[in-house]
Amino acid sequence: MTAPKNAPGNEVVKTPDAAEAGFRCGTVALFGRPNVGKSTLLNALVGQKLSITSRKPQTTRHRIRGILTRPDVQYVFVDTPGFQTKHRSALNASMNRGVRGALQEVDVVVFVVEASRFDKDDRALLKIVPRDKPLILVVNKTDRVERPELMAFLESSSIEAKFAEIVPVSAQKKKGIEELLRTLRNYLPEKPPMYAEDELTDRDERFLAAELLREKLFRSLGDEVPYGASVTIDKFEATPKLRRIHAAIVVDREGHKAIIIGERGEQMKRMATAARLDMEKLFGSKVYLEVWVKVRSGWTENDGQLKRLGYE
Ligand SMILES: Nc1nc2c(ncn2[C@@H]2O[C@H](COP(=O)(O)OP(=O)(O)OP(=O)(O)O)[C@@H](O)[C@H]2O)c(=O)[nH]1
Ligand SMILES: [Mg+2]
Repeated sequence: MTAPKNAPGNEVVKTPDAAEAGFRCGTVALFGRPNVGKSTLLNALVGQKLSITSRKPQTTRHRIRGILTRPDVQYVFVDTPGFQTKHRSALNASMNRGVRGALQEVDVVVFVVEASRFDKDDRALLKIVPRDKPLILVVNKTDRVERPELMAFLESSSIEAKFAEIVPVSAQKKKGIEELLRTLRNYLPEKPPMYAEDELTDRDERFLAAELLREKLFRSLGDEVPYGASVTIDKFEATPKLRRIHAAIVVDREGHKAIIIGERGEQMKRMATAARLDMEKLFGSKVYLEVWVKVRSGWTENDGQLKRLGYE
């Protein structure tokens, strides 16, 4: 998807001259435990809400690229699902395969941890990072700790692995983002841009629409229903001023359908409205959104169903 021409924050950058000496371009994976803030970080880095976020672990299920182009550099960030070492399901196995694939294909790996937490779960993940890639530690959520505590944490983290750099940030408060961008540029290969300068992501509007609706399930519902739910787009019609979207929320249990719809349809209405507003902002157009709920029992454990719902 490209940046909507009228959206704020999408100032036109100088066209990078591919032949210009010193232009850098490369891919950077954002990798780490569920819930450390990888998707929030992706959005802060590219300055657009592309990847969905929530307080619940395992919000991200699909790899998504976010692209940031500047006059002398193009960063291609790859957000990955939080790597799952505990709960086994066909869905989790599919997500983990996706993460491993992403780590193989990128130029640089950014390993994200939360300030003041670097434990055995984080250490277990470091083992799957390919050794031949620059590994950068990003310590996120620095807004939650006092400075002396942060300093001690940065010091103790440095011995956990051979990190090329350690950069503290607060993705939520957008602190340290420019420093991180500057640092990352040094590790990108010298080569011309891979994407056109107005390209924001490798995903299309259909995918982004489904994700924005799925985000509302994660943000509005309890600890069970969102994990058994997925979103498909049955119809997507676009004109420059209007997107007409028919979406279906697929749940794996009959009982979840009633929870999603809520009393007199209130819950569903709230979630659909919030999703529609986000879509309008991202696409820079009006959105007409209709949502249905479908039950497909056991889809999270069924490889065929997973494939049909867009999981790799
Ligand atoms: N205080 C604080 N909270 C943050 C920061 N960055 C992210 N969060 C919060 O942490 C939670 C998880 O953020 P996500 O970006 O969804 O985390 P994630 O690593 O992508 O999670 P998964 O996709 O589930 O692996 C959300 O509630 C965010 O608002 C930060 O810098 N400071
Ligand atoms: Mg995420």
